[in-house]
Amino acid sequence: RPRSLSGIQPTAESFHLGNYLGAVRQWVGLQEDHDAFYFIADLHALTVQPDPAQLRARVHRSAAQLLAAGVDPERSALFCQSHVPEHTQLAWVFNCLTGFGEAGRMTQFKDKSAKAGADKASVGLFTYPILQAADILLYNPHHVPVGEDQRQHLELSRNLAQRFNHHYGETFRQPEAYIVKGTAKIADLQDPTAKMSKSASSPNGIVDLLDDPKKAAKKIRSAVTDSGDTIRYDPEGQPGIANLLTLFATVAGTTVDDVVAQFEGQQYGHLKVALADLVADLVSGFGERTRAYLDDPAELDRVLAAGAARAREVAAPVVVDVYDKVGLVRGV
Ligand code: AQP
Repeated sequence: RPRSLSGIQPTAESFHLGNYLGAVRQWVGLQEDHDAFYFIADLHALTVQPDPAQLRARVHRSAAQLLAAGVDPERSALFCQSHVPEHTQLAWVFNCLTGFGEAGRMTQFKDKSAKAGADKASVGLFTYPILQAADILLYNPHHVPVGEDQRQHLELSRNLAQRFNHHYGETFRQPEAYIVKGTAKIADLQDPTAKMSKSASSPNGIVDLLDDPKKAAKKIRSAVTDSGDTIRYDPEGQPGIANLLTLFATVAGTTVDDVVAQFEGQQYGHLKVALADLVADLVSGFGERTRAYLDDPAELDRVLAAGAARAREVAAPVVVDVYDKVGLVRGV
């Protein structure tokens, strides 16, 4: 079976609709016919110095949400990045293969360091995509389900795989980004030209999966749209409506064309009200399932430990092989 691999940062509060529709839903789909490895990227979270007690809570919160979203620990290895030390062991080798300028060209680093202020951005934030390359290549995955914002990082992973193979012999597969066109960039509800993001300027722009259903519905009903009145899919001219149509089609499990046909001749408000109901249902069920998983932290720990054990079975021999190939002497 082909392999799939992806990760997500442990969320402060809740994953948002962009994380879910853009990435996690694909994780769930791929576990049907892939050997799947999915991790909570707690080491990546350290790049912005989170509060230690909160970070610990965030890991459980994230595991519970991933299970609530449908990640099945029987079929997928679900684990915490820091429980598999091979990620950082391989990252060092890739740090030494990556050019300084090459790392500096990562647009996410440029955006995030500009926001933090150049002197405040950590070296960890700078090398983040290189650790991400290690996260990915350790598992030699065929498919990496992510949102559009990760495309450039995936390209770096592919380049590092190729570079390593060129220097030291065939070792890594060049993974393919698994980016689903329609949902790869869910837009902010208040600024539909920007991606829905946890660092959004207005909290009303993002629907959190653990939002109260009424609050989630209200955010959808207050979404910014253009001044026209024809419901059609035109991402350039009517980005707000295009985003709502995408959300509707994905949550209802239908196509954008069908949704456009369903609302033909109706007003924007009709689409918003109907979508608000769908999203309220989605977050209501999601919240209930997440709270049930959070009631049993020992079970969450058990799932993560079993996932890490499965991940290490794959990751450990890769690091031994890589360390041999680059010329490190084995310890006794
Ligand atoms: N708006 C989005 N549309 C589609 N996919 C998205 N993803 C994030 N936002 C959208 C995808 O979610 C996965 C997990 O992302 P992450 O752990 O890297 O979180 P993130 O990218 O930090 O999420 P945010 O909200 O976008 O955070 P900031 O504001 O810090 O940048 C990834 O596959 C990502 O593509």
